[in-house]
Amino acid sequence: MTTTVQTFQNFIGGKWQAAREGRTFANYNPATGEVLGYFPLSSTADVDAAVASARQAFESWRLVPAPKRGQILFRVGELLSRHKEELARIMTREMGKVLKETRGDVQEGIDMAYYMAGEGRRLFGYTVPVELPNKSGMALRDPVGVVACITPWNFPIAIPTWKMFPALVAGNTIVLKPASDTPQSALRLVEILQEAGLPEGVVNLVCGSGQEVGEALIHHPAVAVISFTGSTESGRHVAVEAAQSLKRVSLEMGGKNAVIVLDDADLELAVEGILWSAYGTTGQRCTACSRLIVQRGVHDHLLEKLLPRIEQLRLGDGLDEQVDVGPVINASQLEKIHAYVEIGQGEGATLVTGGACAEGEGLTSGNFYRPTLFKDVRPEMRIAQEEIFGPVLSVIAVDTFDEAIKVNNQTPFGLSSAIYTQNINNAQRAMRDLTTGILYINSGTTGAEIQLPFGGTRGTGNGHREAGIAGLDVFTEWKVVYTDYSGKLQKAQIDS
Ligand code: UN1
Repeated sequence: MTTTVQTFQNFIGGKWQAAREGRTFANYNPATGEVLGYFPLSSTADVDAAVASARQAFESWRLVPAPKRGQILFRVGELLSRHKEELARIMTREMGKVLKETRGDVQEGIDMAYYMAGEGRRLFGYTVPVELPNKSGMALRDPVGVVACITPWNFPIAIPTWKMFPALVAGNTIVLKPASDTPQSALRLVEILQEAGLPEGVVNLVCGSGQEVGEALIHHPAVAVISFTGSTESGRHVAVEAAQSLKRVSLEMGGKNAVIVLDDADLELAVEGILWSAYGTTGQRCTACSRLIVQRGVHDHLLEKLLPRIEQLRLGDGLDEQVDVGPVINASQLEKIHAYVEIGQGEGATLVTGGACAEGEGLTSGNFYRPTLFKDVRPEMRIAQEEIFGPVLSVIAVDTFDEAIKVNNQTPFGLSSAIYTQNINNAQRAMRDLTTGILYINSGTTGAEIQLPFGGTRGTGNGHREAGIAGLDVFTEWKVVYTDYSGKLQKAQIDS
């Protein structure tokens, strides 16, 4: 029996359509190597059409009352809940992470839909007293226009929703370019948006490469905002290019997140948090823990507890509910991870476990890498400074809490940090002194919730935040309105 592989299309102006040049690319299951589908390999002409349709739809969408826009997002939340299992399975097949995690990914989208549905009845601006009589002043949120969302493969549903839902509730329209490794999840998400009643042209989807589709979006004069999540290298390129036309750019990039374990920590608890945040999602989260900063008093004891747990992690196809760790997304990531392992060995770190592709039943046709642990890592080593984005954890021993803080803060990134301590004074100091966008006390580095700002310091981003109310700032322009009802000319700063 031969099964035909489906060919998927772009979504532009409310219509599904092939790429204008007719080209396609294949997408593969990272656990099996099987072809999952063919997707449009789009060009500038497709981007032009999508932006034109978004630009046209903007004129009416911005006038739809925000509570109505919110209502559509509420329906999106309901539909995502109804299709949660189906979406999770599509996602596991194309991205690799285990089902309980892809269900969580969809759940983040559901949470964001309901949260932003509520924003439809808030979208708070503010009023303040003004200095002259019979005059008022207020600040309102206006939509910005066409928003290009360029999204990564590690959270194929959640991250597009973090960008699209606040943008939509605020009255913007969208062109979404999903990662080429996970287009089908995005496609299903867009189908659901359409089913929920989003008008034509409000959301458009264009599949294809960063070089063509991404580049065309960055340079398109009618794109007002670019919201990008991905590698630091690509993010920097987006910022540099978009600066030419003074586009607003929100960047969400790398992490080199650390769990700090102090001598007074609950070690059992720490082991659970470290395992989950270092090897969950096969280490492919920007919030993943890739450094373990341990005070010397508990260093050996912690590693004794951690090591067998790492070695017990079951690798395999994420569709199998018994599996803990799925494959790495693609062959080039696999090579990159292994190259870093060799770099670590070359730098003099001690490889404790892993450090090689995984072999065994069910693992030969996929991109599987063994959960890896290095010890004797010094803070300045490349494996302790650069984002690897895989299941590789580097242990750095420190003498004091002060040293732990210093080591935590001395990387090019500042997304997420965690500290295990039973001492409230240490926890308070960590809150004050760790330069990070997100801090967890007695929990691992992953697990941000959508109602609070998400993003980081230093090279992790460019000062913007996603999610929560802060997420609205990227997609709204402050407009200030003064009304003078005195019936005469009143001069501010002069007549006051
Ligand atoms: C990401 O890795 O890009 O906090 C997002 C977390 C998830 C989101 C991760 N809620 O780990």
